[in-house]
Amino acid sequence: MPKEKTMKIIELNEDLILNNERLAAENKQLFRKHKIRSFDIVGAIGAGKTALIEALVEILSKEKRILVLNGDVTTRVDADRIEKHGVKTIQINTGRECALNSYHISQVIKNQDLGKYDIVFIENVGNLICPSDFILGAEKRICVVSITEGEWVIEKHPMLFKMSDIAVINKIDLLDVVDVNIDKMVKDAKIINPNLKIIKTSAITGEGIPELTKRLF
Ligand SMILES: Nc1nc2c(ncn2[C@@H]2O[C@H](COP(=O)(O)OP(=O)(O)OP(=O)(O)O)[C@@H](O)[C@H]2O)c(=O)[nH]1
Ligand SMILES: [Mg+2]
Repeated sequence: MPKEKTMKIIELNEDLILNNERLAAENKQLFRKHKIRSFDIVGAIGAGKTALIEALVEILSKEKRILVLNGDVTTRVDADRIEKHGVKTIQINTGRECALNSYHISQVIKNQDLGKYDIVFIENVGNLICPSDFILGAEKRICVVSITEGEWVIEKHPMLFKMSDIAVINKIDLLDVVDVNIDKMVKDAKIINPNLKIIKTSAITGEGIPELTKRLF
């Protein structure tokens, strides 16, 4: 019996993607108009997105005015963690959605006095697949993985790394206790996207955080 053809369902999503891109372009324009540096931080659940933002705002908030938008399915745990560092946060709960989209961002930023901020960090919902379909209009995308996700995590998720500007490999303080080949992770990232800036960090010890801070500007 001949094999059934794979169904092509991509076309169904085309309107959705185009509308998202249109709104993302509007968001980008609004950030630019207010001279805001904006960053979309994506990555797997628990890779350390919030911990890295905490480390970054600790350094950057001395000189810059920062707004953090936290995407999460139901809680405001991450926003509460970041607020402890004295910066303004807005929690966005996506409900059943596995990623933020540009509509979420436009609804939030249209009601903000953006003149009050120099930097906007957007923490996406923890997921290495869904965010690749939905750009948000941020100036740069930072993709975070950690060594505890295994050395294949980058190779298995090429889309997100293709669409990112910076790749962070986090939790390097655990290199002695995790059986992982970090050189393979770096090599995979370079093959997928030769323009990617790759930074190894530990949000716990602070290693690599100054380099990440520099790469934002
Ligand atoms: N050892 C170690 N632990 C880390 C590091 N970064 C984060 N963690 C820990 O990993 C866990 C998850 O970190 P989060 O910052 O919440 O990760 P996240 O990516 O924001 O997670 P979600 O928002 O739930 O997707 C926490 O217990 C952190 O303390 C790191 O560099 N080293
Ligand atoms: Mg988080």
